[in-house]
Amino acid sequence: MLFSKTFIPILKNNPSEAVIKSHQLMLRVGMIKQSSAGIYSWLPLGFKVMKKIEQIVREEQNKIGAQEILMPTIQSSEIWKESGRYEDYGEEMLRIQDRQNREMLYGPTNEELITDIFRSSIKSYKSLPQLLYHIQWKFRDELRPRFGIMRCREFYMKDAYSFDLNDDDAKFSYNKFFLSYLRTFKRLDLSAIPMAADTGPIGGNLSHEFVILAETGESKIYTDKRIFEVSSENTKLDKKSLSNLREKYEKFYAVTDEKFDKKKFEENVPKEFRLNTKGIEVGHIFYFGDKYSKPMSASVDFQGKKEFVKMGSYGVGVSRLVGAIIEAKYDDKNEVMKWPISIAPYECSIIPLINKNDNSNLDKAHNIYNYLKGKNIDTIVDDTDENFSSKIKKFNLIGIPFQIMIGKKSEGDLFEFVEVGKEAKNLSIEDIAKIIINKKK
Ligand code: 5CA
Repeated sequence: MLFSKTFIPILKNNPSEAVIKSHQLMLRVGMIKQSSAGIYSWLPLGFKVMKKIEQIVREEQNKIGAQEILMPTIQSSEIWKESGRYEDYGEEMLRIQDRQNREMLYGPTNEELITDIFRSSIKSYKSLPQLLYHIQWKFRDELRPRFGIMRCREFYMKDAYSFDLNDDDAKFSYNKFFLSYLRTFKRLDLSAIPMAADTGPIGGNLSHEFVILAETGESKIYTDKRIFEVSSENTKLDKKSLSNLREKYEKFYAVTDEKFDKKKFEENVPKEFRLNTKGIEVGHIFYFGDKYSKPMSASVDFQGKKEFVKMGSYGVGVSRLVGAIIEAKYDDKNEVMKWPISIAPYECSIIPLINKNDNSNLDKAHNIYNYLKGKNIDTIVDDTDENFSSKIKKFNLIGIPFQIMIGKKSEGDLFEFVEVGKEAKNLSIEDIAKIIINKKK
């Protein structure tokens, strides 16, 4: 890709309306553009990153046996009246009337819709468990949308739903998602801690928020620092191993604000391990039994009886994750963004020093570009007239993990190569490709 032909509208300075670093950076490098309060367009750079995150989330859902579907954004109020949430959900629900005067709404979440889909087809306990998920836009008419895409009104979410015969099986499903979340956030190079949380308008009595630590986060958290040492590595997908995994985490006090109990915190956590800080909620899982299946009559036949299925739901804020990763990885003092290579908007940039009436460096850049393309390395060539050092700054800001400089310091077939944040080295293009490919593994 040639930089001159991309749609990457970069701003000279941080926009004054943004108060947290992710919002500043996303506007500064043209990842998003606000269209109205809390509603954004995703421009190529931002969209690329979000799609890569989405794919990692998807792969980890598939690994636990969940099946992907797509549900509409617009729903009928009928099913929400059946569950009893139409009135309860309040003003966050955007209500719409169609030309037939039917009451519709823009889905803030999909428990009702998925229960309706489930009950229309699944009749026997032999078809259980069912784990279904979708990745879709949701809308919540937040009173105070803020911090860019971190708390917005229209946002992109992975939401999954589980259906089981009884409590025990349902907890097994819950624990599968628990593990899949740990794996997902690890692949995104985030340390997300599962914290006991309130269930709010989704309901139920068992819930964990997955929170990453960040000063700019909106969730207050109280935790035992030792929880950071727990590992989910090599956990098998059977009932026993998964329940052991959850126990390993639950041994340590870790709660969000609403669940905080000062006495318990002080009793359970020795002083030196107490951590009271802020975090960003990137995922949230719930177990709510028959809260929806009972009023909506979603049941299966089991031993001659109808049993209401036991359900859970499991969300990941895919669009919020873009901002959360920036909060975790952006060094705003030096203006360097460190995307993990798995989700970086481009993997490598080529920065030729362009002299007037001399295209030789640009020609070399094209050759290198084609070579890297052949190796499946997603590369961008900066063919603009900007000066060399501002080009380097620009790619540091965007967060392209590798840079190849074709300038005074390159000699013959060796080019100046930088892994952002490390010393520059002069290397052949073959060696450069090897390093990048290795990093991608
Ligand atoms: N159906 C349930 C299952 S998880 C649900 O909707 N849960 S939720 O309300 O907790 O949302 C799931 C995730 O979506 C949150 O953890 C958060 O990462 C993301 N999210 C929620 N509200 C917003 C918002 N206003 N802006 C951006 N992301 C949001």
